[in-house]
Amino acid sequence: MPLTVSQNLKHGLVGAELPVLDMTGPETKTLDPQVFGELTGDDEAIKSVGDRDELFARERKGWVGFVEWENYPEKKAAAHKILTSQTFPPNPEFQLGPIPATNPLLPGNRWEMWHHEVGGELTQIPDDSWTLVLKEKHPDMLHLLQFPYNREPPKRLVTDKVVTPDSLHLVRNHGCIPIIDKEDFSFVMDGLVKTPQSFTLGDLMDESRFPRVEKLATIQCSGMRRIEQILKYPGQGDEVPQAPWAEGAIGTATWVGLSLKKVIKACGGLVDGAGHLEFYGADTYFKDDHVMNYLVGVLWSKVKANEVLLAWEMNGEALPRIHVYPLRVVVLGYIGARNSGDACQSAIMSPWTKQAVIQNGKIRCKGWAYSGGGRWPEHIELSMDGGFNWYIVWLENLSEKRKWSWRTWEYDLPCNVEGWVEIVVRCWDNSLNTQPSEVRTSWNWGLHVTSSCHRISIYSLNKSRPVTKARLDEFE
Ligand SMILES: Nc1nc2c(c(=O)[nH]1)N[C@H]1C(S)=C(S)[C@@H](COP(=O)(O)O)O[C@H]1N2
Ligand SMILES: [Mo]
Repeated sequence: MPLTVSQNLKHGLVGAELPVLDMTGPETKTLDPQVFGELTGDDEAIKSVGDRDELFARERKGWVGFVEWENYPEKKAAAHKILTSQTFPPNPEFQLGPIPATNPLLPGNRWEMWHHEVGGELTQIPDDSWTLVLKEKHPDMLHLLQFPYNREPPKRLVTDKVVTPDSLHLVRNHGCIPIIDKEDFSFVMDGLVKTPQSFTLGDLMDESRFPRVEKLATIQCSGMRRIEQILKYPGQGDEVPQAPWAEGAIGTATWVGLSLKKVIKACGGLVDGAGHLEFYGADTYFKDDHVMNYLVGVLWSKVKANEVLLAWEMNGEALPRIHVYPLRVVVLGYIGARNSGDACQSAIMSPWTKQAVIQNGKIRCKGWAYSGGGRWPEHIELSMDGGFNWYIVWLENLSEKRKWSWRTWEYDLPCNVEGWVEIVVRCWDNSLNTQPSEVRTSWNWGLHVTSSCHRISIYSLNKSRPVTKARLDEFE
């Protein structure tokens, strides 16, 4: 796999460029935390498990890269045996060291190795997935993790449009991108439904059976803004390298599909006492030497409220492969991974932190705000003194208010002072939820939902002051 398109990462934040000091011995040693070790393979152990091409063969016609795990405990056991018989290099702990200035930032070698070692249908799919990325995604994307693929748009493009073009929509993969033919696609609805049934895409698109639904909805990954936690409190959090997201782990699209509730009705409804729905993805997820299909769930009450869609169209076109073609679940108002309510959020996308700004008493600021659970940003406030005094962004400077999507905003923030200025944004939603003040307040082990007020430091040069004007003129 070609590794890095080296590029100056316009992430706006750069990690410390210092090595780790190891003081456990008599002498202090410096460690390069990015060193990635080698796999110590044990071919004999793999052979003893059996023929991987047979064990993990293509499950279904037209489904490239898909291995079904959940109905086959013996396959899971075989994969587990392989994974535990090989010695994989430890994770490079990027949280303790510099975040590399490459694009992709992190290669995800271990995930790739796991796929290769399990083999069979999983051998080729990491390479195929990267080929799809290059085909379907905007060339300026910040690739945070090459495999599984994770990326966000560069800051200048995040709020460029209220509806995010597909090629700029965030991607958060936990595994490969399976390549599935539309004609060969179907899924089974079983478990606690009264009459288990299988559905093809044609069935779902048949408007005489199911009414079609169109929704504008924002998807936000719960890893959003994790980089602020990583840079401020390195090493405090899950050491498994996770995508070091900035403020672009969010995207808004028009989704077309149908309400999942209608499909359940077509199966005669749920049996008494059923409370949750589980969705099985076609991608393989690795956790602690075990394999599984990517699996998530939502409450029946959420489905019952018609807030869970099965979608096949994104912004007027078939879903891109990278966004779970040919059919995906869209859970309105929940975090991308769908397991909790969203949090009231906002971020400044222009200027960037550490940027010098020449201005005439006002700093032109741009950004977005979002709240989950069907709530919307009611007002957005900006501060130029670290969060002491606040200005309310004019209503006419906010994009339209909608139930399931973000609002973008622009504001000329009054600022007379010069030198380093801390600009802060915070959002209030229609239930009067707001954001905690400091990054640390929203710390948690997985570094999820960093919903604190977004803070940037800029260097202000106020040209309306004669002295500064004279100085700047001199430069010219
Ligand atoms: N099959 C599958 N579905 C998935 C995921 C995944 O890895 N595999 N990631 C989830 C997470 S954590 C997020 S944030 C969203 C991101 O959707 P997108 O990548 O299409 O923007 O997809 C969710 N659904
Ligand atoms: Mo996510």
